[in-house]
Amino acid sequence: MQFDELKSLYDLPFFDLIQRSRKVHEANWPENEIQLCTLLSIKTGGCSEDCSYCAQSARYTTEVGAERLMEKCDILERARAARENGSTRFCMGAAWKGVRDGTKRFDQVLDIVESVAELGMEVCTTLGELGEVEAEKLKKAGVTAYNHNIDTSPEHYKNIVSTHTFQDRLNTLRHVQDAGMSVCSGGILGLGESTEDRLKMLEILSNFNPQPESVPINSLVPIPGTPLAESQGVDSFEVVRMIAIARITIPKAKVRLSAGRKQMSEELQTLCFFAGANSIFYGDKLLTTGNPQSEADLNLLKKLGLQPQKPNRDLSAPDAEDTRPREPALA
Ligand code: SAM
Ligand code: DTB
Ligand code: SF4
Repeated sequence: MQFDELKSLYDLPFFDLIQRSRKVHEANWPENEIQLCTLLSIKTGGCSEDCSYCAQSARYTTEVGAERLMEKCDILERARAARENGSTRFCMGAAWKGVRDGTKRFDQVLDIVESVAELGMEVCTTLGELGEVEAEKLKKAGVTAYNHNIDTSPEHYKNIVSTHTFQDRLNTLRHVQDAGMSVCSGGILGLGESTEDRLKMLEILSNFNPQPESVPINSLVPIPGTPLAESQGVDSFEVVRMIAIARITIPKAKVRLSAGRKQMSEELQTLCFFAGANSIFYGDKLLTTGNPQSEADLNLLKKLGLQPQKPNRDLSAPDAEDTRPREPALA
């Protein structure tokens, strides 16, 4: 979809927009289900990058210190617990610029992935930049989806990060697609971006071929010590509008209501689910910040008559559409 079409959606009266997104949602996701994903930070803090929202950058003095890569047995214990709690996706995050083939660190990650994959959940990793070889090896080890957010528009990206470029993000996503992993890519609301920046981000994601399998929509969790510590929260209705536009433009994606849920009321989360969000991070911690208690989430789903999504036995990535170019488009 093109920018003008996204802008026309954005300009609709609120009820018209969510009515449209609800229809798309019902046509593609009729089951009243929410996917539960568990997140685990397997390597926390000490990151070389300067993403101005992040608690884990070594450039800022935050409460998060640099830790070592977790032991495989501890990761497996957490993965088994996640499966027992009903999670169907296990996502492992690392505060790295990226991973490189031939390094001890990458071999350790491959070994961890192989063992986690045996548990039968969708295995997602988010380890920073990947080249072709790294992507292929991760796929072979059992990664089903790779999370790498474009985070905002190409124009605004430069104001948020200086140690890598928006094009670097797209290159990694290209390698993920070429290796046959599903792309999980979305962004953050609340980085001081304009509405145009938000719509451009969704325009780029919607023009990926294939479209992303999942699209996390994070609301900034302001981290003391980072340049964005004092950022103003995003207006609730803007969050709902972005979810609705993501649902309309990327109909088959899991739209994941990600960071920032702890600060949202149950009513706002409900509106987000109605507008098209169908996945959440589940468990009381994201990577370094808090998330609602599992019990509270299960209670909310129960009140709404929503079921945790059943495991996806077909773990293959979506196919590309022949008619559209494969290159993720830069605006
Ligand atoms: N280092 C890897 C990378 O940059 O892709 C993986 C981890 S990184 C923490 C994953 C994503 O978490 C970021 O792209 C961003 O969208 C989100 N994120 C990080 N800190 C956040 C914050 N304070 N508030 C909201 N989202 C955040
Ligand atoms: C994503 O889009 N959000 C998750 C996951 N992908 C890796 C991370 C959210 C992190 C929130 C801040 C923190 O906990 O440090
Ligand atoms: Fe590092 Fe990722 Fe945080 Fe950026 S977002 S500082 S790359 S962990």
